[in-house]
Amino acid sequence: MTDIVAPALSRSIVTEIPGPNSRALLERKERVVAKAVPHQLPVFIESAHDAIITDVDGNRFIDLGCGIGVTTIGHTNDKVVDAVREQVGKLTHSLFGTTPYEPYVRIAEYLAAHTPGDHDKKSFFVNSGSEAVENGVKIARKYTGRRAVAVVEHGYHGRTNLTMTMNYKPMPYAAGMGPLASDIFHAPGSYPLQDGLSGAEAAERTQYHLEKHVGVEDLSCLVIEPIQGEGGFIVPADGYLPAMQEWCTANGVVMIADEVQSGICRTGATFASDHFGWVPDLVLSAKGIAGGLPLAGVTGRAEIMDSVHVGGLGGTFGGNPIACAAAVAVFEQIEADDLNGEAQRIERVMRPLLDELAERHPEIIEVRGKGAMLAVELIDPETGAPIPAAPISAAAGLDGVLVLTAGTDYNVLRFLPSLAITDDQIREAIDVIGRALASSLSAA
Ligand code: PLZ
Repeated sequence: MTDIVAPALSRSIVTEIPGPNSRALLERKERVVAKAVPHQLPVFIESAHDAIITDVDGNRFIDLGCGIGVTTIGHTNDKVVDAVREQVGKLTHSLFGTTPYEPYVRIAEYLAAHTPGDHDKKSFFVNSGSEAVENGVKIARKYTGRRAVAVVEHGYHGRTNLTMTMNYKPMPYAAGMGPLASDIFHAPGSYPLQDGLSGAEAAERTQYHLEKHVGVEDLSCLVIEPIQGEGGFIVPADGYLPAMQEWCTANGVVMIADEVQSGICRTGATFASDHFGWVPDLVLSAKGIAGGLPLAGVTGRAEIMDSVHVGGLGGTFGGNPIACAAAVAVFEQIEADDLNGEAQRIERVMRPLLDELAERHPEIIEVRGKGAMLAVELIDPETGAPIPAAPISAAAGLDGVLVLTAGTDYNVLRFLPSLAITDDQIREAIDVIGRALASSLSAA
Protein backbone atom coordinates (compact mmCIF):
# COMPACT_ATOMS: atom_id res chain seq x y z
CA MET A 1 0.00 0.00 0.00
CA THR A 2 1.37 3.42 -0.82
CA ASP A 3 1.34 6.03 1.89
CA ILE A 4 -0.98 8.83 0.94
CA VAL A 5 0.12 12.04 2.61
CA ALA A 6 -2.89 14.24 3.20
CA PRO A 7 -2.25 17.82 2.05
CA ALA A 8 -1.84 20.30 4.91
CA LEU A 9 -5.02 22.22 5.61
CA SER A 10 -4.75 25.76 4.36
CA ARG A 11 -5.58 29.18 5.71
CA SER A 12 -9.11 30.17 4.81
CA ILE A 13 -11.24 33.05 6.09
CA VAL A 14 -14.90 32.45 5.29
CA THR A 15 -16.70 34.96 7.57
CA GLU A 16 -15.99 38.38 8.94
CA ILE A 17 -13.75 38.10 12.03
CA PRO A 18 -15.19 37.41 14.53
CA GLY A 19 -17.86 35.31 12.81
CA PRO A 20 -21.37 34.94 14.24
CA ASN A 21 -20.62 31.87 16.38
CA SER A 22 -17.52 33.50 17.88
CA ARG A 23 -19.46 36.70 18.53
CA ALA A 24 -22.10 34.80 20.50
CA LEU A 25 -19.40 33.05 22.54
CA LEU A 26 -17.56 36.32 23.17
CA GLU A 27 -20.74 37.73 24.66
CA ARG A 28 -21.09 34.70 26.95
CA LYS A 29 -17.41 35.01 27.90
CA GLU A 30 -17.80 38.64 28.84
CA ARG A 31 -20.64 37.83 31.23
CA VAL A 32 -18.93 35.02 33.17
CA VAL A 33 -15.16 35.03 32.63
CA ALA A 34 -12.97 37.43 34.61
CA LYS A 35 -11.98 40.32 32.39
CA ALA A 36 -8.34 40.03 33.49
CA VAL A 37 -8.14 36.97 31.23
CA PRO A 38 -7.90 38.54 27.77
CA HIS A 39 -7.98 37.15 24.25
CA GLN A 40 -5.70 38.26 21.49
CA LEU A 41 -7.68 37.08 18.48
CA PRO A 42 -11.45 37.54 18.92
CA VAL A 43 -12.39 34.03 17.79
CA PHE A 44 -13.17 30.80 19.63
CA ILE A 45 -11.21 27.77 18.48
CA GLU A 46 -13.00 24.51 17.78
CA SER A 47 -10.17 22.28 16.62
CA ALA A 48 -6.58 22.34 15.47
CA HIS A 49 -4.12 20.12 13.66
CA ASP A 50 -0.42 20.65 13.00
CA ALA A 51 -0.04 24.38 12.22
CA ILE A 52 -3.68 25.19 11.47
CA ILE A 53 -6.33 26.22 13.98
CA THR A 54 -10.01 26.27 13.01
CA ASP A 55 -12.56 28.51 14.68
CA VAL A 56 -16.22 27.85 15.46
CA ASP A 57 -17.25 29.59 12.21
CA GLY A 58 -15.01 27.44 10.04
CA ASN A 59 -12.24 30.04 9.59
CA ARG A 60 -8.77 28.50 9.41
CA PHE A 61 -5.69 30.35 10.63
CA ILE A 62 -2.00 29.58 10.29
CA ASP A 63 -0.86 29.42 13.89
CA LEU A 64 2.48 31.09 14.60
CA GLY A 65 1.87 31.07 18.35
CA CYS A 66 1.25 27.46 19.46
CA GLY A 67 -0.57 28.67 22.58
CA ILE A 68 2.68 30.47 23.50
CA GLY A 69 5.05 27.75 22.47
CA VAL A 70 3.18 24.72 23.77
CA THR A 71 2.11 22.67 20.76
CA THR A 72 5.64 22.67 19.38
CA ILE A 73 5.20 19.18 17.98
CA GLY A 74 2.01 20.26 16.20
CA HIS A 75 -1.59 20.55 17.30
CA THR A 76 -3.22 17.14 17.95
CA ASN A 77 -0.03 15.35 16.96
CA ASP A 78 -1.12 11.82 16.02
CA LYS A 79 1.28 10.00 18.34
CA VAL A 80 0.47 12.28 21.27
CA VAL A 81 -3.26 11.74 20.69
CA ASP A 82 -2.79 7.94 20.50
CA ALA A 83 -0.69 7.91 23.69
CA VAL A 84 -3.27 9.99 25.54
CA ARG A 85 -6.15 7.77 24.34
CA GLU A 86 -4.34 4.67 25.48
CA GLN A 87 -3.32 6.08 28.85
CA VAL A 88 -6.71 7.56 29.69
CA GLY A 89 -8.26 4.07 29.59
CA LYS A 90 -5.57 2.64 31.90
CA LEU A 91 -4.84 5.17 34.62
CA THR A 92 -5.75 8.85 34.89
CA HIS A 93 -4.45 9.56 38.39
CA SER A 94 -2.90 7.91 41.39
CA LEU A 95 -0.55 10.61 42.76
CA PHE A 96 3.04 9.61 42.17
CA GLY A 97 3.95 10.34 45.80
CA THR A 98 1.52 7.69 47.04
CA THR A 99 1.52 5.02 44.32
CA PRO A 100 4.01 5.56 41.49
CA TYR A 101 3.62 4.68 37.79
CA GLU A 102 6.10 4.12 34.95
CA PRO A 103 5.60 7.06 32.53
CA TYR A 104 6.78 9.51 35.24
CA VAL A 105 10.07 7.61 35.61
CA ARG A 106 10.40 7.39 31.84
CA ILE A 107 10.18 11.19 31.46
CA ALA A 108 12.77 11.63 34.20
CA GLU A 109 15.04 9.25 32.23
CA TYR A 110 14.50 11.19 29.01
CA LEU A 111 15.23 14.49 30.73
CA ALA A 112 18.40 13.10 32.31
CA ALA A 113 19.55 12.06 28.83
CA HIS A 114 18.45 15.20 26.91
CA THR A 115 19.25 18.12 29.23
CA PRO A 116 22.74 19.64 28.89
CA GLY A 117 25.69 17.95 30.62
CA ASP A 118 26.54 14.33 31.35
CA HIS A 119 26.50 14.50 35.15
CA ASP A 120 24.03 12.46 37.25
CA LYS A 121 20.61 14.11 37.14
CA LYS A 122 17.28 13.70 38.83
CA SER A 123 13.85 15.20 38.09
CA PHE A 124 10.57 16.06 39.73
CA PHE A 125 7.28 17.06 38.05
CA VAL A 126 4.65 19.74 38.51
CA ASN A 127 1.87 21.23 36.36
CA SER A 128 3.04 24.58 35.05
CA GLY A 129 6.10 26.62 34.24
CA SER A 130 5.47 28.90 37.22
CA GLU A 131 5.46 25.92 39.56
CA ALA A 132 8.67 24.62 38.02
CA VAL A 133 10.33 27.98 38.76
CA GLU A 134 8.91 27.98 42.31
CA ASN A 135 10.32 24.53 42.94
CA GLY A 136 13.68 25.26 41.34
CA VAL A 137 14.06 28.18 43.75
CA LYS A 138 12.92 26.08 46.74
CA ILE A 139 15.48 23.39 45.91
CA ALA A 140 18.30 25.93 45.41
CA ARG A 141 17.51 27.59 48.74
CA LYS A 142 17.47 24.27 50.55
CA TYR A 143 20.73 23.15 48.92
CA THR A 144 22.62 26.36 49.61
CA GLY A 145 20.94 27.41 52.86
CA ARG A 146 20.82 30.94 51.37
CA ARG A 147 17.86 33.28 50.91
CA ALA A 148 18.46 35.60 47.95
CA VAL A 149 17.26 34.89 44.41
CA ALA A 150 18.64 36.75 41.38
CA VAL A 151 17.05 37.22 37.98
CA VAL A 152 17.99 39.43 35.03
CA GLU A 153 16.20 42.37 33.45
CA HIS A 154 13.54 41.63 30.82
CA GLY A 155 12.94 38.16 32.29
CA TYR A 156 9.60 36.42 32.75
CA HIS A 157 9.04 33.52 35.13
CA GLY A 158 5.32 33.18 35.90
CA ARG A 159 2.24 34.30 37.74
CA THR A 160 2.50 32.92 41.29
CA ASN A 161 3.51 35.30 44.05
CA LEU A 162 7.18 34.34 43.92
CA THR A 163 7.39 34.26 40.14
CA MET A 164 5.45 37.47 39.55
CA THR A 165 8.04 39.11 41.79
CA MET A 166 10.75 37.61 39.58
CA ASN A 167 9.26 39.14 36.40
CA TYR A 168 10.89 42.28 35.11
CA LYS A 169 7.59 44.06 34.48
CA PRO A 170 5.16 44.67 37.33
CA MET A 171 2.54 45.61 34.72
CA PRO A 172 0.49 43.59 33.98
CA TYR A 173 1.76 40.70 36.08
CA ALA A 174 1.94 42.00 39.64
CA ALA A 175 0.81 45.63 39.80
CA GLY A 176 -1.57 46.18 42.70
CA MET A 177 -1.46 42.51 43.72
CA GLY A 178 1.30 42.60 46.33
CA PRO A 179 2.82 42.26 48.82
CA LEU A 180 5.44 40.67 46.64
CA ALA A 181 7.96 38.00 47.66
CA SER A 182 11.07 39.13 49.49
CA ASP A 183 14.72 38.57 48.60
CA ILE A 184 14.30 38.79 44.82
CA PHE A 185 16.94 40.88 43.04
CA HIS A 186 16.92 42.06 39.42
CA ALA A 187 20.32 42.48 37.77
CA PRO A 188 21.25 43.71 34.29
CA GLY A 189 21.63 40.80 31.85
CA SER A 190 22.77 40.69 28.22
CA TYR A 191 20.69 42.48 25.54
CA PRO A 192 23.21 43.12 22.76
CA LEU A 193 20.91 45.42 20.75
CA GLN A 194 20.50 47.75 23.72
CA ASP A 195 23.76 47.44 25.66
CA GLY A 196 26.27 46.74 22.88
CA LEU A 197 28.32 44.65 25.31
CA SER A 198 30.18 41.42 24.57
CA GLY A 199 29.21 38.35 26.58
CA ALA A 200 32.25 38.78 28.83
CA GLU A 201 31.49 42.48 29.44
CA ALA A 202 27.82 41.83 30.17
CA ALA A 203 28.75 38.98 32.54
CA GLU A 204 31.15 41.25 34.38
CA ARG A 205 28.40 43.84 34.76
CA THR A 206 25.93 41.25 36.12
CA GLN A 207 28.53 39.89 38.53
CA TYR A 208 29.46 43.35 39.80
CA HIS A 209 25.80 44.11 40.43
CA LEU A 210 25.23 40.85 42.31
CA GLU A 211 28.39 41.20 44.39
CA LYS A 212 27.69 44.81 45.38
CA HIS A 213 23.94 44.86 45.51
CA VAL A 214 23.01 41.39 46.78
CA GLY A 215 26.15 39.83 48.26
CA VAL A 216 27.14 36.38 47.04
CA GLU A 217 27.19 34.84 50.53
CA ASP A 218 23.40 35.24 50.63
CA LEU A 219 22.70 34.30 47.02
CA SER A 220 21.04 30.91 46.53
CA CYS A 221 20.38 30.99 42.80
CA LEU A 222 20.44 32.93 39.56
CA VAL A 223 17.50 32.13 37.28
CA ILE A 224 17.88 32.99 33.57
CA GLU A 225 16.02 32.15 30.36
CA PRO A 226 18.72 31.25 27.79
CA ILE A 227 16.62 33.11 25.22
CA GLN A 228 14.19 35.44 26.94
CA GLY A 229 10.60 34.77 25.86
CA GLU A 230 8.07 37.36 27.00
CA GLY A 231 10.93 39.91 27.12
CA GLY A 232 11.13 39.74 23.32
CA PHE A 233 13.25 36.74 22.29
CA ILE A 234 16.41 38.38 23.51
CA VAL A 235 19.45 36.28 22.60
CA PRO A 236 22.34 36.94 24.99
CA ALA A 237 25.80 37.71 23.62
CA ASP A 238 28.01 34.65 23.11
CA GLY A 239 29.90 33.71 26.22
CA TYR A 240 27.53 35.44 28.64
CA LEU A 241 25.79 32.33 29.98
CA PRO A 242 28.90 30.11 30.42
CA ALA A 243 30.69 33.04 32.12
CA MET A 244 27.77 33.43 34.54
CA GLN A 245 27.74 29.66 35.18
CA GLU A 246 31.45 29.73 35.96
CA TRP A 247 30.95 32.61 38.37
CA CYS A 248 27.99 30.86 40.03
CA THR A 249 29.93 27.62 40.45
CA ALA A 250 32.90 29.48 41.93
CA ASN A 251 30.59 31.24 44.41
CA GLY A 252 28.39 28.31 45.42
CA VAL A 253 25.35 29.76 43.62
CA VAL A 254 22.92 27.41 41.82
CA MET A 255 22.37 28.59 38.24
CA ILE A 256 18.97 27.70 36.85
CA ALA A 257 17.97 27.66 33.18
CA ASP A 258 14.34 28.63 32.75
CA GLU A 259 13.79 26.70 29.51
CA VAL A 260 10.01 26.82 29.86
CA GLN A 261 9.61 28.67 26.55
CA SER A 262 12.92 27.87 24.81
CA GLY A 263 13.17 24.15 25.60
CA ILE A 264 12.08 20.91 23.91
CA CYS A 265 13.39 21.46 20.36
CA ARG A 266 11.91 24.93 20.01
CA THR A 267 15.21 26.51 18.96
CA GLY A 268 16.81 23.75 16.90
CA ALA A 269 18.52 22.23 19.94
CA THR A 270 16.66 20.13 22.48
CA PHE A 271 17.42 22.83 25.06
CA ALA A 272 18.44 26.36 24.04
CA SER A 273 21.25 26.28 26.64
CA ASP A 274 23.04 23.92 24.22
CA HIS A 275 23.48 26.73 21.68
CA PHE A 276 25.56 28.69 24.15
CA GLY A 277 27.63 25.84 25.58
CA TRP A 278 25.85 26.37 28.89
CA VAL A 279 25.52 23.44 31.30
CA PRO A 280 23.13 24.73 33.98
CA ASP A 281 22.81 23.23 37.46
CA LEU A 282 19.02 22.99 37.14
CA VAL A 283 16.88 23.04 33.99
CA LEU A 284 13.16 23.88 34.02
CA SER A 285 10.92 22.53 31.27
CA ALA A 286 7.20 22.98 30.64
CA LYS A 287 5.10 24.19 27.68
CA GLY A 288 6.14 21.94 24.76
CA ILE A 289 7.17 18.94 26.84
CA ALA A 290 3.81 17.13 26.70
CA GLY A 291 2.52 18.21 23.28
CA GLY A 292 -0.34 20.31 24.67
CA LEU A 293 -0.99 18.66 28.04
CA PRO A 294 0.00 20.35 31.30
CA LEU A 295 3.34 19.09 32.60
CA ALA A 296 6.45 20.79 33.89
CA GLY A 297 9.72 19.45 35.21
CA VAL A 298 12.66 20.43 37.37
CA THR A 299 15.79 18.52 36.35
CA GLY A 300 19.18 18.97 37.90
CA ARG A 301 22.37 17.77 39.44
CA ALA A 302 21.50 14.75 41.57
CA GLU A 303 23.20 16.17 44.68
CA ILE A 304 21.22 19.41 44.44
CA MET A 305 17.88 17.70 43.76
CA ASP A 306 18.49 15.19 46.57
CA SER A 307 19.30 17.90 49.12
CA VAL A 308 15.57 18.22 49.83
CA HIS A 309 14.25 16.00 52.64
CA VAL A 310 11.69 13.27 51.88
CA GLY A 311 8.24 14.83 51.47
CA GLY A 312 9.70 18.28 50.78
CA LEU A 313 8.52 18.26 47.15
CA GLY A 314 5.16 17.19 45.79
CA GLY A 315 1.68 18.23 44.66
CA THR A 316 -1.54 16.40 43.80
CA PHE A 317 -1.48 16.55 40.02
CA GLY A 318 2.24 16.95 39.28
CA GLY A 319 3.43 14.44 36.68
CA ASN A 320 -0.10 13.28 35.90
CA PRO A 321 -0.02 9.92 34.04
CA ILE A 322 -1.83 11.21 30.95
CA ALA A 323 0.49 14.21 30.66
CA CYS A 324 3.51 11.91 31.15
CA ALA A 325 2.25 9.49 28.49
CA ALA A 326 1.89 12.45 26.10
CA ALA A 327 5.43 13.55 26.97
CA VAL A 328 6.76 10.05 26.20
CA ALA A 329 5.22 10.39 22.73
CA VAL A 330 6.97 13.78 22.32
CA PHE A 331 10.37 12.45 23.41
CA GLU A 332 10.06 9.39 21.16
CA GLN A 333 9.64 11.73 18.19
CA ILE A 334 12.56 14.01 19.07
CA GLU A 335 15.04 11.58 17.58
CA ALA A 336 12.82 9.50 15.33
CA ASP A 337 11.54 12.57 13.47
CA ASP A 338 14.57 14.85 13.95
CA LEU A 339 12.55 17.60 15.60
CA ASN A 340 15.63 19.78 16.01
CA GLY A 341 16.20 19.49 12.27
CA GLU A 342 12.62 20.67 11.72
CA ALA A 343 13.22 23.76 13.88
CA GLN A 344 16.40 24.46 11.88
CA ARG A 345 14.43 24.07 8.63
CA ILE A 346 11.93 26.65 9.88
CA GLU A 347 14.72 29.11 10.61
CA ARG A 348 16.24 28.47 7.17
CA VAL A 349 12.96 29.32 5.47
CA MET A 350 11.64 32.03 7.76
CA ARG A 351 14.71 34.09 8.61
CA PRO A 352 15.51 35.22 5.03
CA LEU A 353 11.85 36.22 4.62
CA LEU A 354 12.07 38.30 7.81
CA ASP A 355 15.39 39.77 6.65
CA GLU A 356 13.67 40.79 3.40
CA LEU A 357 10.89 42.46 5.40
CA ALA A 358 13.55 44.29 7.41
CA GLU A 359 15.11 45.56 4.20
CA ARG A 360 11.77 46.99 3.13
CA HIS A 361 10.93 48.42 6.57
CA PRO A 362 13.69 50.21 8.48
CA GLU A 363 11.36 50.04 11.50
CA ILE A 364 12.49 46.42 11.88
CA ILE A 365 15.61 47.18 13.82
CA GLU A 366 16.52 43.56 14.46
CA VAL A 367 15.59 40.04 13.32
CA ARG A 368 16.67 37.60 16.02
CA GLY A 369 16.15 34.26 17.70
CA LYS A 370 16.95 30.67 16.87
CA GLY A 371 15.15 27.82 15.14
CA ALA A 372 11.38 28.10 15.50
CA MET A 373 11.75 30.93 18.06
CA LEU A 374 12.26 34.02 15.91
CA ALA A 375 11.23 37.64 16.36
CA VAL A 376 11.44 41.12 14.92
CA GLU A 377 11.83 44.23 17.09
CA LEU A 378 10.19 47.44 15.88
CA ILE A 379 11.65 50.88 16.55
CA ASP A 380 10.85 54.19 14.87
CA PRO A 381 14.15 54.93 13.09
CA GLU A 382 13.69 58.69 13.46
CA THR A 383 12.58 59.02 17.07
CA GLY A 384 13.94 55.77 18.53
CA ALA A 385 10.50 55.13 20.04
CA PRO A 386 9.21 51.56 20.24
CA ILE A 387 6.46 50.80 17.69
CA PRO A 388 3.56 48.80 19.19
CA ALA A 389 3.32 45.33 17.64
CA ALA A 390 -0.32 44.71 18.62
CA PRO A 391 -1.97 46.46 15.63
CA ILE A 392 0.17 44.40 13.24
CA SER A 393 -0.78 41.20 15.02
CA ALA A 394 -4.46 42.22 14.96
CA ALA A 395 -4.36 42.94 11.22
CA ALA A 396 -2.63 39.61 10.52
CA GLY A 397 -5.30 37.86 12.59
CA LEU A 398 -8.09 39.29 10.43
CA ASP A 399 -6.21 37.93 7.43
CA GLY A 400 -5.82 34.41 8.80
CA VAL A 401 -2.48 34.38 10.63
CA LEU A 402 -2.16 34.17 14.39
CA VAL A 403 1.03 35.91 15.48
CA LEU A 404 1.92 36.88 19.06
CA THR A 405 3.59 39.97 20.41
CA ALA A 406 6.24 40.27 23.14
CA GLY A 407 8.83 42.67 24.50
CA THR A 408 9.22 44.85 27.54
CA ASP A 409 8.03 47.72 25.34
CA TYR A 410 5.40 45.63 23.48
CA ASN A 411 7.28 46.25 20.24
CA VAL A 412 8.23 42.72 19.24
CA LEU A 413 6.42 40.32 16.91
CA ARG A 414 7.38 36.79 17.91
CA PHE A 415 7.12 33.68 15.80
CA LEU A 416 6.61 30.37 17.61
CA PRO A 417 5.24 28.08 14.89
CA SER A 418 4.77 24.39 15.37
CA LEU A 419 7.53 22.22 13.96
CA ALA A 420 4.88 20.69 11.68
CA ILE A 421 4.42 23.94 9.75
CA THR A 422 5.21 23.48 6.05
CA ASP A 423 7.54 25.73 4.06
CA ASP A 424 4.56 26.95 2.02
CA GLN A 425 2.62 27.81 5.17
CA ILE A 426 5.61 29.79 6.43
CA ARG A 427 5.82 31.75 3.16
CA GLU A 428 2.10 32.41 3.17
CA ALA A 429 2.12 33.53 6.80
CA ILE A 430 5.06 35.91 6.36
CA ASP A 431 3.39 37.31 3.28
CA VAL A 432 0.29 38.12 5.35
CA ILE A 433 2.45 39.63 8.08
CA GLY A 434 4.29 41.74 5.51
CA ARG A 435 0.96 43.19 4.36
CA ALA A 436 -0.20 43.76 7.94
CA LEU A 437 3.09 45.47 8.73
CA ALA A 438 2.95 47.72 5.67
CA SER A 439 -0.65 48.81 6.34
CA SER A 440 -0.08 49.37 10.08
CA LEU A 441 3.09 51.35 9.53
CA SER A 442 1.55 53.53 6.84
CA ALA A 443 -1.51 54.16 9.03
CA ALA A 444 0.63 55.18 12.01
N1 PLZ B 1 9.01 30.85 32.41
C1 PLZ B 1 10.26 31.50 30.42
O1 PLZ B 1 7.71 31.80 29.19
C2 PLZ B 1 5.21 31.26 30.52
C3 PLZ B 1 2.99 33.31 29.86
C4 PLZ B 1 1.56 33.39 29.49
P1 PLZ B 1 3.27 28.88 33.08
N2 PLZ B 1 5.10 32.18 29.45
C5 PLZ B 1 3.77 32.46 28.95
C6 PLZ B 1 0.82 34.30 30.43
O2 PLZ B 1 0.57 35.45 30.03
O3 PLZ B 1 0.53 33.89 31.54
C7 PLZ B 1 6.54 31.09 31.18
C8 PLZ B 1 7.74 31.38 30.48
C9 PLZ B 1 8.97 31.23 31.14
C10 PLZ B 1 7.89 30.56 33.10
C11 PLZ B 1 6.64 30.68 32.51
C12 PLZ B 1 5.42 30.34 33.31
O4 PLZ B 1 4.82 29.19 32.82
O5 PLZ B 1 3.09 27.49 32.55
O6 PLZ B 1 2.49 29.91 32.34
O7 PLZ B 1 3.06 28.95 34.56
